Amino acid sequence: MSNEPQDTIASDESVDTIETAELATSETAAPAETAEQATGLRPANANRGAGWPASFSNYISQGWAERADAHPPQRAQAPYAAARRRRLSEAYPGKRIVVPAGELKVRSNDTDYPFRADSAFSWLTGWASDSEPGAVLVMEPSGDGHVSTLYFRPAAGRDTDEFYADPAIGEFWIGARPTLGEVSTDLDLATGDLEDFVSTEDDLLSDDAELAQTLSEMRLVKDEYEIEQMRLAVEATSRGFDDVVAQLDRAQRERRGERVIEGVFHTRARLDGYAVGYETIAASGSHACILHWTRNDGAVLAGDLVLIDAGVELDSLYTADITRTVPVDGRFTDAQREVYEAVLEAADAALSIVKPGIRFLDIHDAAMAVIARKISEWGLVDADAETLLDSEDQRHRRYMVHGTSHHLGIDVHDCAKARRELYREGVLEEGMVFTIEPGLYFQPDDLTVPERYRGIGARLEDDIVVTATGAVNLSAGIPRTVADIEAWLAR
Ligand SMILES: [Mn+2]
Repeated sequence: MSNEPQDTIASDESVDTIETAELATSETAAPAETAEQATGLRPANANRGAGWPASFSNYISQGWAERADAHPPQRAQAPYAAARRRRLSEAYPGKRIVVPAGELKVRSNDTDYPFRADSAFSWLTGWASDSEPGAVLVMEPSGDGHVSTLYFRPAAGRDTDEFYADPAIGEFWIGARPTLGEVSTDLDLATGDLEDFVSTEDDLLSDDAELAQTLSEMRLVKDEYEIEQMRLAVEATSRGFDDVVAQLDRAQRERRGERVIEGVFHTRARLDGYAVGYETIAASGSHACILHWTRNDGAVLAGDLVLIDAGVELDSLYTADITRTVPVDGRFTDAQREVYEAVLEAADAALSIVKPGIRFLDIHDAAMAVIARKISEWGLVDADAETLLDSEDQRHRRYMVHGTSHHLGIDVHDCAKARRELYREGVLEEGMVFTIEPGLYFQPDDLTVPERYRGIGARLEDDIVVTATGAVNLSAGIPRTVADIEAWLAR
């Protein structure tokens, strides 16, 4: 925010500020408002904002061209969102359902995090990265179903001082908001001014545990629009991985080369989507053994593997979640190749069984059968794979403590509030989308690990959609085999 202009005409000298304040009380029609008072969305700050004299207020409120209401074409997601609302309506007859988009969150003092609408709100409205903070979807019971209205703070006119005087929401500060008519056409949904939204004691709010669970479960099977978004999110992420590979030389030259990877991927995410779907993991060398390494302040050194776990979140908010582990200098060492190919074998074993009707947990079991066999063969644990895989043993999990799969969609860990029997212990259906992401992590100080493997961490993560007869690996185009990865890095 270093380029932010001063929000007062008289803040540079304290004498002027006093004079302005005097002018404000004696000569303006209404008492002067500070910027903070205009909406109450910001903490008071005596050093910012000041009254404006009447001559200024009168002058700035006039001389603006008429604005025509924009009528954008209805967005592609609108009919899908309508179908989702119908399903929710059927599940809660007679209930007034209220789903807020959420508010801006303070990062520090008077600066906020970038806004990101609540996932259920976006799923039910089709309003995604362009959602207005504070918006609320209301599904009012009516007849056999519900009537839906989307409330938000619409574009302000030039008849108030908001447009120039309010740093939090004013048009001169953050840009114009859409009109009620514009959003209504765009989303094919009735709209209303947030000022007219009234909550009642009987409202069923989307943070209600039971409703949140229902919404999570309704999102387990993706519709046609969502599957297309997932395909596009993976494509954008694939471009991001290509960008990263092209910048590995620079990563090796910088002291904190992992940040080069993070930054390059972030650039692609902002170019092709809205953001990253989660904090990028750029983990070089033994950092790869730290599952959620997002500090990313390490060097990227020739001879090491670097693990990159990253996903582009599109403007629709659907995100990919992909991991590749590549040798920094383009060639796997023998030890790195052995570890990596074990992980690849586990991933392929898991992927090969995916089809409607199998249990979600079967995917994990298929991957673990390979991991346990490798751990046994390499002699890390003195037991055969069958012994290790017994639910009372599981010693091989020392080297992969995370799960193999999670649902993926508008959230990176999608549908997290679904019941265990429908998710973890559930059965696959056509249209489900999830990751397959086995890994092996040999901590540098793990004395059970042969020295040649110590400090090697590898994970391979793909995004999978279940089809009528099997599965499609959406991220199959991003190199996975040792040969393909080495060719990719040699480009
Ligand atoms: Mn994942």
